[in-house]
Amino acid sequence: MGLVEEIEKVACLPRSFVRVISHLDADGLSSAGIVAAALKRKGVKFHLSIIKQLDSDEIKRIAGEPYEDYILLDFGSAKVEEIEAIEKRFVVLDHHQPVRESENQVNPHFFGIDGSTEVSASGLAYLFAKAMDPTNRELVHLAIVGAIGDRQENLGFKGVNSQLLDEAVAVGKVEVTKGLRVFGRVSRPIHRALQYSTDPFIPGVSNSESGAIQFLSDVGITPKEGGEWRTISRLSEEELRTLVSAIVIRRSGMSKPEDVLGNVYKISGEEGLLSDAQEFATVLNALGRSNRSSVAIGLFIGNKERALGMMEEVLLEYKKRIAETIKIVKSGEITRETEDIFYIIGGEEVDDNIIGTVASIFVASQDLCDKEVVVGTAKRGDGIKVSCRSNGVEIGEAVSKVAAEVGGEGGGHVFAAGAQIPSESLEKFIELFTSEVKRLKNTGLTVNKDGKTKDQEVDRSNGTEDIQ
Ligand SMILES: [Mn+2]
Repeated sequence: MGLVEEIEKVACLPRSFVRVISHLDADGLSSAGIVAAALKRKGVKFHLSIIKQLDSDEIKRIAGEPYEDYILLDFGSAKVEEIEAIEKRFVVLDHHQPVRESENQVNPHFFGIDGSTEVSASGLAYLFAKAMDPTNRELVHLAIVGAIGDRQENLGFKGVNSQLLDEAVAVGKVEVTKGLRVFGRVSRPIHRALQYSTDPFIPGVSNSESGAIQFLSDVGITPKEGGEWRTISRLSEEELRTLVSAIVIRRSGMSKPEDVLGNVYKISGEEGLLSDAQEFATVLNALGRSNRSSVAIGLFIGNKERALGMMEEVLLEYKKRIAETIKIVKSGEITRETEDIFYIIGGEEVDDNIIGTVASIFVASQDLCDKEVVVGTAKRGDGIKVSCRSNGVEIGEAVSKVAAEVGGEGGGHVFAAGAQIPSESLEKFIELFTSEVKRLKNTGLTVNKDGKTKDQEVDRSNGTEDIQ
């Protein structure tokens, strides 16, 4: 049986009332939106919850719920042992590394498909919805949004994702064009989008606000129109061409100066932020991190007008929270610096949901911090959440290694990685990570300023940068 047949099998199970539980990030929210829309269309009643993680406590809670029929999205595979111990029916659609097979657990890894790059939970949820009713093909764009949210787009899609994209284009839900591959084409003022672009790196512009403003003025692009900041999405075709060639010229001398274009996934029938798949994913992340998942679900199956209004409010509040946190960090009261690393010791003062975003901002802004590596920490549950961002040193493996050494767990990408560690391990983590980064710098394992390693294409980690 192939992946699609397996999904068809679980999609056809008889159900009358379903408990759907999904993950809080963009992929989890898109998955939830797809499945909820499909159940609604079919007239199946359901109760949906979005949670941060499926841990043992959560599973205990589930065991005590008065429901019999569950669909778990974007998690479950790591916990099949505990789930199986409960006498209920669980359908699991997950793309994370599974521990072993289990009834009604669909995971691409069992079919030789790489769940970290070739399909997301949203892709699985879409195939599930389509198997329930072919009319659900109109939800296909959400499979693309979820995959981008999980950073599965890297100059295009692979495997199942690329088939889903073909389908999305064929039914007219997504249009693919070439554009400047920087983050924030719809949401950020042009100079900010350029300032925060570290891949592609633009000498004199990346990490420099004044450099970015000067660059635009040199190129002859007015940053404001009618008193409002313009965005890249608002540039005329000619202006965009001018901007692209100016960036390529500025990058001459780098290994691939022309490597500034990428795919832009435009979603038809949507306006503003939701018209760009990457920005859509970022909005979902922001809603999740603001504990306003209900607004995201409202976008999919509720009163859309109302949800859009609330979305604007939540995003504004989210930006405010980030700005306030930046202020606290700038005061120097919760920071510590080593030769290479800028540490933010957030404790309870900084929200663990935005510490990663704040670390990203500090690593990308020379005026805020001149270190190559920024580590943000904040209290999460009984432990500490750690978010590490780098501008050149390949820290990904070091984060996992050091986290494991202090009794925690880490993972992520080459320049953006995170960990959860026990509270009492913070000082030990700082000590070990500081020396690990020093060692990496001394062995010269750093990258060219265009964000690529010398011999390896790295994850561009621009899936869902953060709104600010
Ligand atoms: Mn996922």
